[in-house]
Amino acid sequence: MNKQAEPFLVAAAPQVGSDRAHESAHLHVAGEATYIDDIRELDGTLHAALGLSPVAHGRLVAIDVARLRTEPGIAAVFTAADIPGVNDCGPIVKGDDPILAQGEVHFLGQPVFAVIAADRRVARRVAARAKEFVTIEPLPALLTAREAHAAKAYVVPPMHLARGDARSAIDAAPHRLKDQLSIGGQEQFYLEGQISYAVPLEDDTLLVHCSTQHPTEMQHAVAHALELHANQVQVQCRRMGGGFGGKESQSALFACVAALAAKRLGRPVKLRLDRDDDFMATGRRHGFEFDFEVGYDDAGRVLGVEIDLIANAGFSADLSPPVMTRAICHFDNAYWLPNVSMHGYCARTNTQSNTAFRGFGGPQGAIAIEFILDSIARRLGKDPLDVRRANYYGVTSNYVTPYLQRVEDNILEPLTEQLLATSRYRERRAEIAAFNAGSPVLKRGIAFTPVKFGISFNVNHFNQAGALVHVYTDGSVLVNHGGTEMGQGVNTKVAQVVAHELGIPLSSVRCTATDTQKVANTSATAASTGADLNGKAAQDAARKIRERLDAFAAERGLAGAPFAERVAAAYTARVQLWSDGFYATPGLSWDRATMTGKPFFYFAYGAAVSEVIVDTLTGEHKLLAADLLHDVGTSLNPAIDIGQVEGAYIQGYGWLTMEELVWHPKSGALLTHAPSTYKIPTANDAPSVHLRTALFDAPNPADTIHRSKAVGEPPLLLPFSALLAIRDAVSAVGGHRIDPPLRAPATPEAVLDAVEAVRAAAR
Ligand code: MTE
Ligand code: LUZ
Ligand code: MOS
Repeated sequence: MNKQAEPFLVAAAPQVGSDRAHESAHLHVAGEATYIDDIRELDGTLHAALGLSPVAHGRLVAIDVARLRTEPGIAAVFTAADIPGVNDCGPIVKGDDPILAQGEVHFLGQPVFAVIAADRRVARRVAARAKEFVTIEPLPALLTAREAHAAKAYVVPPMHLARGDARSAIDAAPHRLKDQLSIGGQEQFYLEGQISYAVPLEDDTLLVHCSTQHPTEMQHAVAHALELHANQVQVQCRRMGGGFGGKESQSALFACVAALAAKRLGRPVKLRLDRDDDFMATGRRHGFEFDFEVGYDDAGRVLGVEIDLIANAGFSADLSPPVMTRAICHFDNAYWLPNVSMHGYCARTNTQSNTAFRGFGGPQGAIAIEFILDSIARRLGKDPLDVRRANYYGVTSNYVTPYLQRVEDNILEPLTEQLLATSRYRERRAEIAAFNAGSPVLKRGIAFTPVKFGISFNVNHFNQAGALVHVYTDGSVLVNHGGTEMGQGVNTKVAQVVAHELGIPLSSVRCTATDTQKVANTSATAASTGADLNGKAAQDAARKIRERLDAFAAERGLAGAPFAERVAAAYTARVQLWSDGFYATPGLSWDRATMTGKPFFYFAYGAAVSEVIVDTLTGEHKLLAADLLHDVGTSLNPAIDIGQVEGAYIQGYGWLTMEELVWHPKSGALLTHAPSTYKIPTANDAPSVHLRTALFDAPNPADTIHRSKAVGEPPLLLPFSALLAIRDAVSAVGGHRIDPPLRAPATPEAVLDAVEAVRAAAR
């Protein structure tokens, strides 16, 4: 507890709803925050490195373990044959995600064996020579989603969701458009790579320090692999240096390998991936290919739309099924689609298994409709903004989604109005047109795009959380909950909730590491639900303590006494000063077969206006300005929420404009496996004129924690406006009469291709 703070006086300030520094900010800036690799190594710690498959697909004939063992400095070698339990670390579909390759290799980069050494560099050097030690008979490989789709190779059966009669509506429509769209994948590029440190403890138990969004699933994966009970495996994570979805399921392989080695050798074993190996071995955001046909009227209203969504799932299912589900449930974005037919294909390719990444398929689904509306507007000679608004969900009618959930909290119109005014959208569009008229090479472009994002896991039972609150006799408070801290500030928000509930200053509350021995059976910190779920659970725990304390204080006439005094007195009177708490999101339903129900507790909204300038000779562009207006309900912590909104905007902007993944077309090697070739945005890529961010002022109508809304993922959809602003600038080359066929990422090459296509069509 901060001894300077006088709890009784400071408690008057609101603990929720105000700007608070991240609970670890002072440690982050001083380099004192402990990440897994900063934990002081125990005596006898060994280091693991993974030997990766040098081919994309093949029969694994042999691993020369004997020769690996004789390499200088190598203490042990493990292969699939050494795994006593199940050689599988997949989260949903069981049996398709080996920890170490067995029988076959499925992608170039797949872990085949682990070498263990006292010196990490020795282990890595030997592992890097993997191809000298493995014999693989190559098999034909499917390297792109389109190829796999043509071969009907899928990781799960196709998914279908239809409402109305899209075909007839398209056929009868005054206008029709049939086209394709290609949207690339994205590497999470967490600053702290995948890492696990496993420590064998007494009586066949293990402690695994793991950088993970999902300690409980790591516990299960390790237990299954090692044939242990869950109560023999403890998984702990104080914080991650970023997760972004990449550590929701895919931290498991590393936890399992470290745990296997630790168990077999009776020594602590650490597995920290080199950045290149992290790229080569783990998956990322799914790239999507779209084939669509749409029928629309003169106002640009979508009358019917058919779309195939083809995701590159990679070699295994991993989280692809719920990612595709979310993509299909976000194709509508902010729009009422009366007749719609969607077909989702999770294409099985011989590449890394793609996984969760901020937005979880939502961004991929929603960008397709935004691209379509943008095309419709250009074909009709209208401002895309007007076409968008003509299609918005209604408040008194046209409010049912294709999956039959009713949109009850629609704030699209007021939010749009506010942003149009603050961003001066219409005036700027006129200014840009005037600029472009006098500028043959440099073209400016602007776009407005809205966001509607459903909050809750689309797997119902994940929507639960637990917490544990301890009040010590000096009045200081310790909180533990099932959420994991990855920089997003869930601990800060949960601590604020507890401080508020107990009427004490935030400085009295501390959050501890997420630990499977404290709160059991937790869900992944994902789907943006961390603060929603764990905030409510912690509030429940704190409320129980407060009620006991209040009753006790009333009885003893201590109601006005400082917290620490009440607590000390309550302790001596044998009042329980700690409590558990639990929360389950009410009212959700989901029928997987029909893809209908109420998958979301509520929707989060937002909108953005982005402006760019494009050099039509080089294809380069500069992001000039972004005006963001985002809905977080009643913010628990506006400073943190604005950070989330801006971070998501820039991260999504990187995805759509510069982060390009290239696999070698023959070998299937990921060529962009390091920051030298894979470019994420830097400070220099932030809008050069202005980045204006505001939070829309309206409480969540749903009964969430203090009427706040989840913020982690929804703003990742805001930079659609940046991509479409580039498209707008390119279309200026052809006097806005031709629809530029722009793919994402809109790299200079992609922009030049689009410019060329527009020029050719305009001739
Ligand atoms: N913010 C930071 N700084 N680091 C992260 O790894 N992950 C994002 C988002 N914001 C992430 C982040 C993702 S993918 C999700 S699902 C949410 O945070 C998870 O945290 P929450 O549910 O507590 O918002
Ligand atoms: N659904 C979802 C999920 O919407 N988001 C997730 O992160 C997720 N993870 C696992 C399973 N379903
Ligand atoms: Mo976030 S993609 O749900 O981890």
